[in-house]
Amino acid sequence: MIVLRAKNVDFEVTYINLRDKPDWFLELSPHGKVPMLQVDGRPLFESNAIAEYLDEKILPRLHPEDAFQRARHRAWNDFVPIFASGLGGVSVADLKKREEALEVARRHVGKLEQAISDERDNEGPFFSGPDLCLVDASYAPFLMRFSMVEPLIESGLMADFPQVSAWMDALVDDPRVRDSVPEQFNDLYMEQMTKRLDEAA
Ligand SMILES: N[C@@H](CCC(=O)N[C@@H](CS)C(=O)NCC(=O)O)C(=O)O
Repeated sequence: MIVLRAKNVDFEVTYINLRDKPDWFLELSPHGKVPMLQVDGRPLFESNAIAEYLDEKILPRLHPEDAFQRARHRAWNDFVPIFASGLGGVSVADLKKREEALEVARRHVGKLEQAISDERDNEGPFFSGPDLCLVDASYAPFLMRFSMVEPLIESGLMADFPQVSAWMDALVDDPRVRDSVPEQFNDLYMEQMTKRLDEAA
């Protein structure tokens, strides 16, 4: 959704209840997961594959022009599941397990902190500069969720990582990221997280 918004194209969204997936969706999506993009009735799945396809088909280009840089951005996109599981671990850990989860997440966030320094010779605010790129689009959903839950858990995870912290703030403030979720998403997410944290306390 962030990539589609960044490219300013018309699209139609169908939200799927992941606890009760409709048959038409299960028939189209090989692993039954979202996101799935339908192009002229043909399904495309896996976030990275979808983003790469959209980037090849529709301007403006969000991947770097330089082949080496592009490959590095792809490599950082492959790191998303590891990074996201670290943030998720901190978000849902009960107090006893929080320190352990924080240690894991700090290692992952530290890698991104270093990556931003390595990729950028400017002030950003995005991963590689002033313009949103596919790496931004890949990490934004997870950073956005973490920025919502952090005031509840006060983990302090980002305290030692000023670059990632500023990156997270820029992504959360960006309308392409903010509007990538349905209107009621924030309230529902906070309700769900508050309940989960109460149960874990
Ligand atoms: N590697 C996939 C992961 C997609 C994924 O895990 N999607 C989750 C929601 S964020 C999902 O559909 N979960 C439902 C399920 O696993 O049944 C991608 O990047 O597209």
